[in-house]
Amino acid sequence: MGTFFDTICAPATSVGTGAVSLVRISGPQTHAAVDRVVRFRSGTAADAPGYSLKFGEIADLDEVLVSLFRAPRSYTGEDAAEICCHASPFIVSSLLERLEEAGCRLAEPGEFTRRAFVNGRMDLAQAEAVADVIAASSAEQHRVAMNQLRGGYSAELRNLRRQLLELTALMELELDFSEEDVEFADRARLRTLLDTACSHCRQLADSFRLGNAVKNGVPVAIVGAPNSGKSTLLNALLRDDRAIVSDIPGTTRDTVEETCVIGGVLFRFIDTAGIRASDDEIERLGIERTFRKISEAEIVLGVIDATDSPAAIAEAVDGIVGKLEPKSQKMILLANKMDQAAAFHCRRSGLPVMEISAKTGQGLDGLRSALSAHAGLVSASGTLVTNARHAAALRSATNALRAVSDGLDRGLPNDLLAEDLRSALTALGSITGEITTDEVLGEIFSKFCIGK
Ligand SMILES: Nc1nc2c(ncn2[C@@H]2O[C@H](COP(=O)(O)OP(=O)(O)OP(=O)(O)O)[C@@H](O)[C@H]2O)c(=O)[nH]1
Ligand SMILES: [Mg+2]
Repeated sequence: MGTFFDTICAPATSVGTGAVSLVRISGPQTHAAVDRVVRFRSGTAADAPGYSLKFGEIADLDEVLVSLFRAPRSYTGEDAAEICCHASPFIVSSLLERLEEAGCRLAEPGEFTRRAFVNGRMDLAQAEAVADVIAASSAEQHRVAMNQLRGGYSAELRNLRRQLLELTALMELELDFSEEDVEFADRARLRTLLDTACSHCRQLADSFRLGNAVKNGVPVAIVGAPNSGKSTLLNALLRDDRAIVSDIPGTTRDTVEETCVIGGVLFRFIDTAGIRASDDEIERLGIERTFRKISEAEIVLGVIDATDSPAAIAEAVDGIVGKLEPKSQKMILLANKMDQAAAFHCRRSGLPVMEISAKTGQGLDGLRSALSAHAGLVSASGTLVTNARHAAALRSATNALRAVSDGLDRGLPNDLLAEDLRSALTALGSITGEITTDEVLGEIFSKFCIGK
């Protein structure tokens, strides 16, 4: 059955931490290699049925528990084993050496998961989700990655592909009879199928904006005038001394980014250089960067020094608001340093203002709730595309389908339309790996860790 002739091994747990370590082995020689390295109390790995757990000894090294799997019922679909030993880097490296002497070779990054894909245990989107599940650090990231790993997302794509295949079949049916000048396919039906598929495809492609926010953190830019307390706020939100704080205006010059989970959602906070006219070359570059970060942010926190004069406050607010994309970005104005200001007045109406003190922590719980409430809307939606490769494929499928739709409007011959349809099918197939190349696979799996 197996596609691969060699047997691979690698540590599946990070070396040097924890009480136990796991070494993974997969391939046709697995059981023979295990029997050469481990002496079991009774029986051998070769004789053991799949899903058995055996206790044994590695001479002069360790006592281990070995889980044994038989093809095709294993992660990779091959004969496989997991040796559970004590988590000493010395034990793990000695064990790997002995496995190599017994005929195994060290696995490349992602090679176990790559084998699982090639052996049909999971499709490409699911294989990619393995890395996402492991990396998930918030409930929302975990939910999206698990849905992809369990195949929910793949099923949706397969469904979409089936609709397109049906479309192609309808068109080709017409092609076969085109000599006789008969229109078999019902154009209205073609149109309905096409519109449904196209809008579904676009919806998935569009979900990447949010999906990316979930995976890499909802980007929140902290902006405002120099000395307004942006870095102090960043540190308070992170509960960590991440950025340098000082009473010298222009302290932060480069952007400082850090992630943090609030209410189960991952946020990526971006502290920026204070906005002001400056002659300093480096500071000007920092301010340019600030403007770029504002445009990438989902949420913008505009920090205002409430102890400033009303004129300075109005100027600061205008400086921030002018840079916003009001339709897609949420802006929260923060009147900071309220521990020292008597009251806060801002002449600009219509913008939500929260009174806080980054220094004492006053009002920060309210800010946290406002942030997670906004992000909560983000997470309510169904399938989210979190992978840039998938988003690109979905966009190209959407464009191809639009071309089919245009062609249909202009009465183009079916063979031309069918070509665009095929390219949409190819794009969708590349996500789940029905259509793929070694190069793409190499690119994807090389980003995995060894042992995955
Ligand atoms: N009283 C009071 N002081 C604050 C508060 N927040 C910040 N500060 C002080 O304001 C000064 C500037 O704070 P930073 O956090 O460095 O300000 P910034 O906006 O990052 O400044 P730049 O990086 O120069 O743009 C420091 O002396 C802080 O201790 C606050 O809520 N209350
Ligand atoms: Mg700063």
